[in-house]
Amino acid sequence: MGSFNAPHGNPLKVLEQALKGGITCFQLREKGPAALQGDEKLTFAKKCQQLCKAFGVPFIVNDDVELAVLIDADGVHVGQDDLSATLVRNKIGDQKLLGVSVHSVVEATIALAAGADYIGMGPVYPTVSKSDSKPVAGTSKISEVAAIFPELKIVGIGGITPTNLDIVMKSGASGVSVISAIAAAKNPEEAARLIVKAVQHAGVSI
Ligand code: 3NM
Repeated sequence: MGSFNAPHGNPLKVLEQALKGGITCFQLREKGPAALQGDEKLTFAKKCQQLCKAFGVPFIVNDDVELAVLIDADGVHVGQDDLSATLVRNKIGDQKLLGVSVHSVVEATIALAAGADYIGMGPVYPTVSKSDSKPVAGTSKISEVAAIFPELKIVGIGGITPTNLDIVMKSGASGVSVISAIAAAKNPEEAARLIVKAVQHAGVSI
């Protein structure tokens, strides 16, 4: 999530509630027209990082490699239109997490060669959180990539909720990534708990 993804409250409070609810990873996605810039972004990122540290949850920065290096984040996530995964891996070193958004077997192969620890695949369902998202992809590409790279951690994204994630997990994902299902929930802690439970119920947990 980014600071602008919490319509019902303070985004830091929302993150804290999500952590209490059991999320296993957090990615700061502070981009788009409503994104914080400069010092405000830095301060917000540090606060998110502190919260994640307190709960022992990895803190990953979307796209902004300089910020990630500056504050010693646990990792970086890049999309196909961002800095190349190989360049990011060189900048962050071997010890940090690298996530890459992919939409095909070819992109997954390239991400793996660049040293990706996990890939994100979506949008599985329609999403309101990303204006420039690709057409809805369903789960068929996830199944395809999972069949070819059975060890690769695949995270499904886009419109995922506690009630529609089962099929994502069964198609070969190791986990799911959500924004609105938690950040826009009236009770983010309970929403996170429901998602964690549904993921565990689907048989795999990251
Ligand atoms: N990436 P929500 S979909 C950040 O398809 C992002 O790569 C996507 O938000 C992709 O859980 C998406 O609210 C938005 O649908 C996810």
